[in-house]
Amino acid sequence: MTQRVAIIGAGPSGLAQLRAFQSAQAKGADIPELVCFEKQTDWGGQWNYTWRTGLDKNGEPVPSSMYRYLWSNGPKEALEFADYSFDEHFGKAIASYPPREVLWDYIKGRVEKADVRKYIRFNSPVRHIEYNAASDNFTVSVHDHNEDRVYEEDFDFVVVASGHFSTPYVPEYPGFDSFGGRILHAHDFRDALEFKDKDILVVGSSYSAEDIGSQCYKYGARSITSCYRSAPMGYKWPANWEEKPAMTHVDVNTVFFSDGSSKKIDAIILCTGYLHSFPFLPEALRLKTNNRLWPLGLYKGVAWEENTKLFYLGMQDQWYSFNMFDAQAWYARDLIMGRIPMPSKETMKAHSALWRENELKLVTDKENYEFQGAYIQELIDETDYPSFDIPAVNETFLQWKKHKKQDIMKFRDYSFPSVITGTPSPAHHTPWLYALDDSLEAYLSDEPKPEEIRRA
Ligand code: FAD
Ligand code: NA7
Repeated sequence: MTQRVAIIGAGPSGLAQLRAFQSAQAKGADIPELVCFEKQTDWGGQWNYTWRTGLDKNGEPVPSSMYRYLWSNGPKEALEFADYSFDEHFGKAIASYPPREVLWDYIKGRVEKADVRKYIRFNSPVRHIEYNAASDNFTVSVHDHNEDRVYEEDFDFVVVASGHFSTPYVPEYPGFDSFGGRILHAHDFRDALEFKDKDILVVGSSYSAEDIGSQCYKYGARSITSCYRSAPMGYKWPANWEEKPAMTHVDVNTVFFSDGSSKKIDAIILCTGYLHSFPFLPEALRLKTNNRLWPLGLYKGVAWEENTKLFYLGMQDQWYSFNMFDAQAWYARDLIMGRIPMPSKETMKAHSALWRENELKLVTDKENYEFQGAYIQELIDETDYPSFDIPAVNETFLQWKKHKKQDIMKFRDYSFPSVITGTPSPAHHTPWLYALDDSLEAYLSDEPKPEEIRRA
């Protein structure tokens, strides 16, 4: 009997899983029957932008946290698919920090070429997954919104690729209930123009705080204040951006900080991270972790040690992204197809414990991305995913961090060579700070927009 694999989510991770199986099939292998369930109406996960916040038209929580004018926060050369280069997709070299729509186009190009859309059931949130010990398989319960019908199907394997930047972590501070302005989480931030001429506070000191603050600066906020819990971001900020220690409380229009200072603020944007949330999984199958490089319970970062017919993709904090999901998807595929033997539970747990022990020793950013690079190397060494130059990607990260330290508003103006094709990327025609039109058409155009160049 043909084995059946359910893949939950058609974001970059779920699409990597489909592509991994399709590539084995293209080389002559018999592959399992694949069904990918996606609750949105289109593929691409986070990269499939929606103006909606809160609930979608079916009453489902909106998964994407991306916003207008979002440009890649790291160089594209660090995430390039090893089996589908940017050169191949765009037919020419493009600059290193594409806007969201351009990356979405790239993600779609590979899976269109692989012809895997036929495996995806859209508008289909997975409601529940139950493991059947007697038959050693899973019953997956799905809501088909096209026909407003809930149905069940059985699968031999389940791959959870539902992402972990969709359920906001929303802390509360004293006085929030009497604050007169808007309080929102980064998940619900959509358009920086909303904050033009406003004094805003971004809470947090990671990617979202840095980028949402920068967006608001770029699109004309009057002032940006950022505050941190553990450590400052520490960049050289523009004159109207101040970094403060922790917020203690707020009143109707003022935020107070732990150094005794205060500031009048119009809107508070909580860039406080996300929760790993799997409402469709029963307790015994549910990964519980914070956002970190080595969540426990996953052999090689993918196989659920307590039930190795269940897999998770993309659950780690991400320096590497698309190429890590690929490495994981190829590895999960080979475990599912029996090409790589599943070790004993003791061996798996010992392997995971060692990686966790090493993760706990990481201090610097360099140590962190090198750790993730070493993990990816370990995976791709055992599969036929095309090898790529991980030390060169680490070097790209090193340069990227240096550029950010030099000038946080200019790091996207640098470019890098591809580690897949060797092609150098051109500089973009307009410095990021002045490029207000983030459309695919504007980005791929060889000509800058005259009004943007005038601003520059
Ligand atoms: P997701 O992209 O989240 O996709 C998960 C999919 O699963 C979604 O389509 C969702 O609808 C679906 N799903 C969830 N639950 C169910 C269910 N129950 N049933 C059916 N379908 C379900 N990465 C970078 O490399 N560069 C960047 O510049 C970058 N910027 C980012 C900016 C923001 C604001 C955020 C939030 C993330 C950013 N990331 C970036 C990281 C991003 O998460 C990854 O690039 C990538 O999207 C993760 O892919 P994924 O498939 O694991 O998860
Ligand atoms: P991250 O990277 O998980 O960071 C969350 C940030 O929120 C981090 O700086 C935390 O500080 C901070 N945080 C968490 N709770 C609080 C409270 N209660 N008060 C103040 N600050 C808090 O999430 P991001 O959204 O920045 O990035 C997620 C992805 O989106 C990323 O991959 C990007 O590509 C885009 P800490 O340092 O823990 O003290």
